[in-house]
Amino acid sequence: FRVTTFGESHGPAIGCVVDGCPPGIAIAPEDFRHDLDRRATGKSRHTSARHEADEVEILSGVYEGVSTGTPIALLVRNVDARSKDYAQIAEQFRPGHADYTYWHKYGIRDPRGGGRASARETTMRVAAGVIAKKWLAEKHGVRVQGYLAQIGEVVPHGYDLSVVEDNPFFWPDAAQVPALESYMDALRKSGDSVGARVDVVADGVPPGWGEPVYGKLDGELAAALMSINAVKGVEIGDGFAVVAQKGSEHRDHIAPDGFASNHAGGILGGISSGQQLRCSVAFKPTSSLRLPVDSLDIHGNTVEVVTTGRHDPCVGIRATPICEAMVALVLIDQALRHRAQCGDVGTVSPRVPSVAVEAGS
Ligand code: EPS
Repeated sequence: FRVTTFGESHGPAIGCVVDGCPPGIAIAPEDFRHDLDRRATGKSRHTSARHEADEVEILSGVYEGVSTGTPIALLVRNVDARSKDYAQIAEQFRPGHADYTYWHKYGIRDPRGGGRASARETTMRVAAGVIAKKWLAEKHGVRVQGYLAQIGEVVPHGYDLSVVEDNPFFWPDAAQVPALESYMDALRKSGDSVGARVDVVADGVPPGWGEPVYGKLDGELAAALMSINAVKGVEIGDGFAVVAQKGSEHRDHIAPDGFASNHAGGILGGISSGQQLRCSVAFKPTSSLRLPVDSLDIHGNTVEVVTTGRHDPCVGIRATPICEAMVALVLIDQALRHRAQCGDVGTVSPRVPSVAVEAGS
C-alpha cells in the first residue's frame, strides 16, 4: 500500500495516488468529508483563516462506488489561494522555514506560500488515510484515534477521549478548553507561534503486524510521522522516558488475561504485540511569523523578514487527523504485508515448542 502526493499550496490543485489498495472497498466522495473537515483551515479563529472547500474528486480506481484494485487518484482543487500575500517574501528566507533548504537543493522554488512545503499537502495524506482507516475498521476492527497532548507548556489534566471531537483543539480535558482559548488568543495577538504534541493510539491491532528487522513497525511509524510538515520528534510507547527507567519497571508483565502495563507502546521487536499502539509526535512552532526577524535574501543581502498572510499560530492544533492518517496508512501496509507472508491476518496460532526446555539448561 503506497501513497504519493502532488501539488503546491497555491497551485491549481493538490492530489494523491494510492497504489496497492485492496479491491472491494466501498469508497464515495462523501467518505472523505469528516476527516478533511477535522484537518481543514478556517474552522476556528485558532487556525489559518484560509477557506478551502477541500472537495475530493475521485479520478480513478473506483468503479460504481467500489475500489477496483487499480491506482486510486484523488484530486482537491485549491479555491482560496492568494499568492499576492507572498510577493514580499518571494526572495527572502524565513528563518525556520523549508524555503531555505528547497532553494539550496533545487536552485528554484515556488514562492507562493509554502509551495510544496506547505501543510496544505497534508490534506491528501488525510484523504488517503480515510481509505486505510475504513479497511482497517471493516476487516480488523482497528480504530485509530488521536488527541492533542500538549500545547506549549500546557498539558491536559484529564484524559477523556470522548470529548476530543467537541472542541477545536482535539483536547482530551473539556474543562481546560476555555483556558486554551485565552492562551491561543493571547498568542495570536502577540504574533508568535508555539509547538505542540499529538498522541495517537490504535486499538484492535492484532499481534504479528510489522517486520522483525527491516521495516519494523515502529521504524515505519516513525518515518511516516516524521514525514509530516513541522514534526521534530516521534516517540513510541514511553519513548524517551525509557532512558530513566529500570528494566524491572519498563517490562510489561504478561499474564493469561493479557499484559499488565504498556510501556512498550504495543510493539516488541518491530512487531505488534496485540496491545494498544501508542505514538507521540512533536510539532515545532510554525516559522511564518509577523514578528520581524533578521535574515538573508537569495542574493545574500541581509533583510528584515515579516511574514503576513493566513498562518497557523500552532500547526499542531490541526495535526491530530494527519497523525491518525499516517498511522492508519502504515498499519494497512503492514497488515497487507503480513497477510502476504503469513496468510490470513490474525489466524496464525503460535506453536508451542515440542521439546520442553529443561530448567537450568
Ligand atoms: C501553511 C500556510 C497557510 C495555511 C496552510 C499551511 O497557507 P497559505 O499559503 O495560504 O498562507 O493556510 O494550510 C492550508 C492551506 C491547509 O489546507 O492546511 C504553511 O505554510 O504550512
